[in-house]
Amino acid sequence: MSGVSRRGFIAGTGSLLGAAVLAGRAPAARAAVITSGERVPALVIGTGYGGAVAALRLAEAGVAVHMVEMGMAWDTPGPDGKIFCSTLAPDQRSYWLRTRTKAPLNYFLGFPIDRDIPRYTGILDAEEFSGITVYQGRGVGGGSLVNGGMAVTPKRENFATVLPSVNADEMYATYYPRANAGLGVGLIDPAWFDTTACYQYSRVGRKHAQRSGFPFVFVPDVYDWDYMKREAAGTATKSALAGEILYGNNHGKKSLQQTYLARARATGRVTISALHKVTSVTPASGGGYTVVIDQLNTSGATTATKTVTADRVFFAAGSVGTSKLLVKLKATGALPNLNNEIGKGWGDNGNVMCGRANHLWDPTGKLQSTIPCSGIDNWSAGGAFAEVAPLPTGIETFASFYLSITKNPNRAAFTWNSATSSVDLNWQTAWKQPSIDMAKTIFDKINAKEGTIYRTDLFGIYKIWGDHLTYHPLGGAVLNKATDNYGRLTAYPGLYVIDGALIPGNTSVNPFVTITALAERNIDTIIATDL
Ligand code: FAE
Repeated sequence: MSGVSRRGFIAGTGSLLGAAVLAGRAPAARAAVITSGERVPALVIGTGYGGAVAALRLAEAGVAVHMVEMGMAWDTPGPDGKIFCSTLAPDQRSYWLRTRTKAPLNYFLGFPIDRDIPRYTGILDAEEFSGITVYQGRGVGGGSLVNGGMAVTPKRENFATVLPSVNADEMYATYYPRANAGLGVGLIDPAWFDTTACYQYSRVGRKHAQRSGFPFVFVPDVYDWDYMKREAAGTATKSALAGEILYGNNHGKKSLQQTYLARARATGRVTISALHKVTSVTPASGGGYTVVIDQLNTSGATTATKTVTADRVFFAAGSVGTSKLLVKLKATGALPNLNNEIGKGWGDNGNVMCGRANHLWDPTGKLQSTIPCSGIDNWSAGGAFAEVAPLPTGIETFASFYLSITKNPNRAAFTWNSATSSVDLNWQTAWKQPSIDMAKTIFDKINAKEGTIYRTDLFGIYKIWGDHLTYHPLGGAVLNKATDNYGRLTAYPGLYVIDGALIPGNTSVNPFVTITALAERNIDTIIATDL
C-alpha cells in the first residue's frame, strides 16, 4: 500500500483515529484514496463478495485494481474501543444515514424497539422501496460485515433452477469448492452443539423439526467455531455470544476483510477508496471508461467529485447497487446501448420471517449465539428452507424464530423515474404471500404437532409474518440475459457485472457462496479471454 498519505487515509476512512486494529484481528483493507484524473487498469465498484473475488483474481493475474466503496473502511475502533456496535445497543455506527434505527425485527412483546441515533454512514442500510425494505451492508466488505455468515452451497439437484445457463459440473467440481475454501467455511462441532447453552434454541428447533418429520440440517458458516467455543468457555472476548451480528462482529467472524480482501491487499496491487460512491460510467473518448465518483463525509455529504478513467469496470455494487447504476446509466444516456434486460429479474430469495411461541417447559435459552448453525429443509416438498435463527435478547423469550428462504416465483423490475431522478423497484408486499404459504408448510405442521402458536408480537401488533423485508436481494442484471454467460455487458467491451445482480432472484439457500462461486467462474474466463 505505497503512497497512502495520512491525510488521504483519514479522508478515505472517515473513521476516528485510534489503534489500527483490534487485538486478535487481521488488519482490514486500507485505502489509498483515488485522485481525480487518475487512469486505472481495472476499477471495481463495491467491495462485497463479487468485488472481492474480482479484485483478488485480477491482482493475481498482474492487473492493478482500484476498488471504490461508498461505505466506511471499518478498520478503526470508536471511543468505546470497538469497531462495531452490538445489536443490543445500536449507536450511530448501526445504520446508513438514518436518524432512527430500523431493526428487521422491530417489535418485542408488542412494543416498538427502534430508537433515535445520530445520522452517520453506518454499516447497515435499510433501503426502502415501495413494498419492501432491502437490508444491505455498507463498507469495505459489503454484506460480509453484517450477515450471519451462513455459507450454504445449494443442493446439486436445485442448481439448474438457480443458474440455468451455467455448467453445474464445473461449479460443483471447481468453483463451489474454491469459494468455500476462499471464504473459510466451516461446520459446527456436533458434539459441542449438543451441550452448549448458546445453541439451546437450535436444539429446540431440531427437536420440533424432527418430531414433525422434517429433515434438520447443520448449516456451515464462516464464523471461527473454535473462537466461539472459547467465548463460551470465557477465555475469549465475546462477540457472537454478546449480541454482535447485524451491525458487525468485533471477533470471530471471517468477513471478507479477513479473507478475500486480505489476500487481495497482500498482492500489493489492490487499493481501496472507502467513502467513495460511483455515480456515472460512460465511454471515454480516448478508450476505456470515464467514471465519476463522489467522495462522502460521515454525514453522507459529498465533499469532492472526482473523474477517473478506467480501462475496465467491474460492477460489484450488489444486486440493488449495480441495478440502480445500470438502469440510471441506460436511461440517462451514459450507457444507452445496454440491453432491455437491465433492471429485470429481481427477487427477494423468498425471504420471510416468523416466530413461534413455545410452551413454558420448552425454553430456548437466554444466551443465544447470534450465528445460526441449523436449518429445516422442506424445499422439495414445500418450497421452503428455514434457518433456525437466534433471538439474542439476553432474556428467556420462549420463542423459536425463523428466517425462511422460499421458492417465491415473483420477480420485480427496477426502472428510472425521471420525475424524482431516482430508481424505483415495483415489488409489492402482497407478492410475499407465496412465501408465507410455503413457510406455513413447515410451521403450521410443527405448531399442530407441538400444540403451539405463532408469535404475533415481533413484527407489529398482532402481526405474524415478517413480510416487509429481504436480506437477500438478487438479480437486476441477470446472467445470460442482461449480460453474456460470463457477466460481460457486451455492448460495452470492458464492462462487467460480477455480483448478486447476476442471479435471477433465488438461490434456494442463503446466497453468498453462490455469488462468490459464480464470480470465481466468471473471472476465470474473463482473465483467460479478455485480458
Ligand atoms: P454486497 O456484498 O452487497 O456488496 C456491494 C458493495 O457495494 C457494498 O459494500 C456497497 O456499499 C457498495 N456499493 C453499492 N453501491 C455503490 C456505489 N455506487 N459506489 C461504490 N460502492 C457501492 O454485494 N447471505 C448468506 O449467504 N448467508 C447469510 O447468513 C446472510 N445473512 C445476511 C444477513 C443480513 C442482515 C444481510 C443484510 C444479508 C445477509 N446475507 C446472507 C446476504 C449477503 O450478505 C449478500 O447476498 C451478499 O453480501 C451480496 O454480495 P454482493 O457481492 O452481491
